[in-house]
Order: sequence, then structure tokens, then C-alpha cells
Amino acid sequence: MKNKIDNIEILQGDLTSMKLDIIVNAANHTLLGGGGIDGMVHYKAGTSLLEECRKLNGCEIGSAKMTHGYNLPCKKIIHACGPMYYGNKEKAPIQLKNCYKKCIELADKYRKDNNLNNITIGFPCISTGIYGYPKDEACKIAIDTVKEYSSKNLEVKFVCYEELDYKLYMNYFNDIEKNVFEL
Ligand code: AR6
Repeated sequence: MKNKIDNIEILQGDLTSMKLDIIVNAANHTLLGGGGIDGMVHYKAGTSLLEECRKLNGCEIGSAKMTHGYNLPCKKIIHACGPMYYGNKEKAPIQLKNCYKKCIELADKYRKDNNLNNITIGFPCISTGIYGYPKDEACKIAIDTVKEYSSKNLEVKFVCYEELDYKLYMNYFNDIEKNVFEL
């Protein structure tokens, strides 16, 4: 199985330790921090991140906003507000898709505004921790949406923290590539 095809790569590890241009944070609508990766992002970035986040007036579910990276090794953080799954099963898929789409749009705007040819962006498995989105369904939305909207100028890394997520991503990623060849 391949873990990199074209501009998309599947990795396992801690996204907050990675030296990428942009990392995506799985935040909530307040953008003021929380548990999971959000807690780690704020802890490592330092209190200046919270000061900037306070000025953003929160974020709609299914959308995202960008800040500086502060003490993290990345240059920018995109704080994405994914959907909670339970009690929201009808709207959750489109909200999760919109989240990934918005992140790609913000990353592309950052790239163009800074006259960069290529940038790297890392995604966690948004909504699949505390927000309870089923991991297999979220994995398909994540990969499909990134394939639909990203260009070759964005080097996308899906950074799975958990082994189960890594296996799901690897399987789906390789399955869809196989189907492309069989068409
Ligand atoms: N690197 C990469 N992935 C990580 C890391 C890390 N360092 N730490 C956790 N994950 P979650 P959610 C994975 O719960 O479900 C917060 O309180 C984790 O294994 O962080 O979107 C926010 O403030 C899982 O696969 O985010 C919101 O209130 C994925 O990140 C709420 O949780 C997402 O898990 C958001 O919930």
C-alpha cells in the first residue's frame, strides 16, 4: 500500500509537532480552546494564540478561521469547527465536508497572498474524537473533499494520531486509487 500519491500523504503522529506551513486544529465554535488536539494546540502555541482567537468572534459550524502559529513549529493554524455527530446526523456530513473545503480555500488564499508556489498543510481527523463522528465515514469525507478541491500546489498531509485512523485512511486512500486504474 502507498502512503503518498500525487499531492496527498497519509501519516501517523502528532500534528502539533510537525513543521508544516499550516496545521488544521479541530476547534469548536468559540475558538477559545478545549480538549483533544485543540487543548494541545493552545498549550503549545502559548497565550498569544488565545488573545488572537478572542478577536475572531467565534466560527460557524462547518467553517474555519486562520491565525498565526506562535510557538508551534507551523507558520499558521487554521481552526476548523467540525460538527458534533449525535443529535445532528442529517446535517453533519455536509458540515464536515464544508469544513475541509473551507480549510483548502483559506490555505490557497494564504499561498496566493504570499506568492508561494507550494505549501504544506496537515489535517487531523476532524470531529472524530470528542465530537463522536464515526471514523470510517469521516475518513471518506476528508479524503474525497480534499481530492475534489485541492490543487497540486497544496501538499496535503492527513496526520492520524491513532493507529485505527491511520489504517482506515490507508485502506480508503489505496482503494480509491485502485478504482481509478480499473475504470
Ligand atoms: N495530532 C493529531 N491528531 C490528534 C492529536 C494530535 N496531537 N490529538 C488528538 N488528535 P478531537 P473533535 C486526533 O477530540 O472530535 C475539543 O474540546 C484525535 O485522535 O481533538 O473535532 C474542541 O475544543 C481525533 O482523531 O476533536 C471541540 O470542543 C481527532 O484529533 C471538540 O474537542 C479529533 O479529536 C472537537 O472535537
